[in-house]
Amino acid sequence: MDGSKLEFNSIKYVNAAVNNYSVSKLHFYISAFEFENTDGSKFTFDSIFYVDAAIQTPSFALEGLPVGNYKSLRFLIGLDSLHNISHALPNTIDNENMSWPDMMGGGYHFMKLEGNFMDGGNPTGYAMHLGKNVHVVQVNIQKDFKVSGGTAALNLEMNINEWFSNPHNYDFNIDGNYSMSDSVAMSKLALNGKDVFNIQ
Ligand SMILES: [Cu+2]
Repeated sequence: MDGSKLEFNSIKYVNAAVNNYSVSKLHFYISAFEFENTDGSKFTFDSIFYVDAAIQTPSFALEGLPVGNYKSLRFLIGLDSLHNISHALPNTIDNENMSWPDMMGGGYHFMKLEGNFMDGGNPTGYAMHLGKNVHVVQVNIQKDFKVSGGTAALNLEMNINEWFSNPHNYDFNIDGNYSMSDSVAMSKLALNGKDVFNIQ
């Protein structure tokens, strides 16, 4: 959160719209990694990774990236349309918990970000749920890095507060504290999500 390690369940964070809020849950998928070499060649991976932010420093392996110099990394927060279909993912508890109701189009939640915010002095729940193909978040990070054999590690860092700004200052009081059935709210979150990740 703005460069500090996330502390759960504490209404100590302030977004661009000056909502005071906490985080109780952050679950999401990242998938469809594509690395671009400085010579222009691209390497893609079809792995899908589930992240629960309560599990400290999740790490994932992508095998087979050739040695060389790279200039950018692209991936999705969420799932591509081929995988965003009910029961397309393995039947794990995590995946089942991420299900998007069939009556709302099916597939999976791309993200669940939940907690409380201060609404006129009262702690009130919020749930930023993102789903549906049109709201998948395409991350594109321009960064020079080198893979020199053996293993190379990239540290991806999500700044949670960026979900609430750039380009839209998301205000729980105005834009809504439950996004799931609100396509306008989800569109704003999806656009804000493009720059939540950095490589450290
Ligand atoms: Cu939901």
